[in-house]
Amino acid sequence: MKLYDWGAAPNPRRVRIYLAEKGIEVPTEDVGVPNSGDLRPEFLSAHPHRRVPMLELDDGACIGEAMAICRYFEALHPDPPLMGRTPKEMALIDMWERIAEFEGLQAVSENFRNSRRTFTDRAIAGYANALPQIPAPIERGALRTRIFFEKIDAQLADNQFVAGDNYSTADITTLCTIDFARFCKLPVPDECKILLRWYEVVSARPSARA
Ligand SMILES: N[C@@H](CCC(=O)N[C@@H](CS)C(=O)NCC(=O)O)C(=O)O
Repeated sequence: MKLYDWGAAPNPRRVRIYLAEKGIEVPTEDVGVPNSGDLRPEFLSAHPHRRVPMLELDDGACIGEAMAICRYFEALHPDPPLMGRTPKEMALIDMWERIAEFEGLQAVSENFRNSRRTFTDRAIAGYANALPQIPAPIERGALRTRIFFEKIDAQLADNQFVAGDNYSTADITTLCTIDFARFCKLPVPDECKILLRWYEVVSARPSARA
């Protein structure tokens, strides 16, 4: 088994944090080209999904998408549960994790990928075709990021963690979103006090260093 990773990128970190929380060790290879926004050509030609994280099993099967990889390990190692135990917990965690990816991480990405020269003609990850940058999503991504932060701040007013009483993959994706947004100079606004307190708590977990 091998996990294809990219130390500089937010999506592989979702899996690294998950594995650290579980105490699972997986042989890992960083396939990023140092000091660039590129994945190594050998990885891209062997993996048409063209994105990391990517888990390759011993039989050659390749599992892409961070949450699909976590789901695989969750089935093998259910304790401690990070994707819920009861049907209701599982559904709520899936819901909030998807909100974090689609309304948070992707909002920051649209700001990031459309504004950096490194990603000229690569405005969306995972395509071999040229996809040109456009200016409008830079501002829209910043606005959507802020709206996401306000949504999670409100959710945390009634919940210890993003999807309820327990730390879960929804917290992991939200944490990765905030750190990626900080890198893009889109910090959590001071008014989102509950979210900022939660951020301090989850950042203090040893897994956050992954
Ligand atoms: N939805 C995917 C997103 C994966 C993704 O976008 N990965 C980025 C790194 S954060 C990537 O591989 N980018 C390759 C590229 O930019 O060419 C997941 O959950 O794994």
